Amino acid sequence: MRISIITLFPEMFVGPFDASIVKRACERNLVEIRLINTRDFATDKHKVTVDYPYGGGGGMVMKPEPLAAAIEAARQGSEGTKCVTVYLSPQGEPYKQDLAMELTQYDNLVLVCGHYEGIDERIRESLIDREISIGDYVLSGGELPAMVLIDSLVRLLPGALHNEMSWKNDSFSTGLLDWPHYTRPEEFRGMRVPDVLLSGNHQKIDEWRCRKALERTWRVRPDLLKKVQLSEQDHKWLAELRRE
Ligand code: 9WO
Repeated sequence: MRISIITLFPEMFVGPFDASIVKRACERNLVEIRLINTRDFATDKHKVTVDYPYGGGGGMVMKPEPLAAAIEAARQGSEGTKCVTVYLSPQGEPYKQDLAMELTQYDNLVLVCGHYEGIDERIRESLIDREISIGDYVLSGGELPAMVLIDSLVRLLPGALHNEMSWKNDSFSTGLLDWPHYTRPEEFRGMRVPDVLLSGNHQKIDEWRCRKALERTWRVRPDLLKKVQLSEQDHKWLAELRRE
């Protein structure tokens, strides 16, 4: 997979991508991340990339010509491959694990990061395939959301995680939140690890984890329960929880 990031602030990506899973995935050639500076595509002497909004008001809007040139450069060589151009903005469709899975199907992902008041609407109309929001808040630009998207995507690529299967147990892959985790010591400040986890009985352990995941989801995010297939056992546990 190739990911091209179009941004006025490529240096923002250096730290985060130099650590963790993303770096390893790059080293293993699972993903190639290209940083494209919009400013390099401005043709005037001062390399202007923003301008005042028509209609007045404060702030600045990203000019269409350099952005169009940057997007087209990012798409170069993607003929005959699955390519998608995404704009990160609060007006986009909500980002979820399902959408992360869907995006792993592309060979070429072009992420457009806006700044200031955003991009000229004609870029959105003519060159953006999808607009994605990672949550209902306004940031100063699309760079952090682009990093969030990339991190969530890259860990889904086969071979990116140490244990290839491990993301399949993540919260959201099951549609539920995660169960509680414990590691050594057995007792910490008077708090003990639940006996069942020390029992070595894997059937009991799995059952406990399923129940805890269900319990947490029910308490914190009951909205998520509408989308998951619940077993008969799950329904029994939910009935118990409601009785408490
Ligand atoms: C800034 C602004 C200033 C004055 C009047 C109106 C204004 N709107 C904005 C604005 O929404 N700026 C955005 C900043 C433009 C697109 C890039 N920016 C951004 C992306 N902020 N937050 C996101 C984002 C992206 C994905 N998911 C959550 C938030």
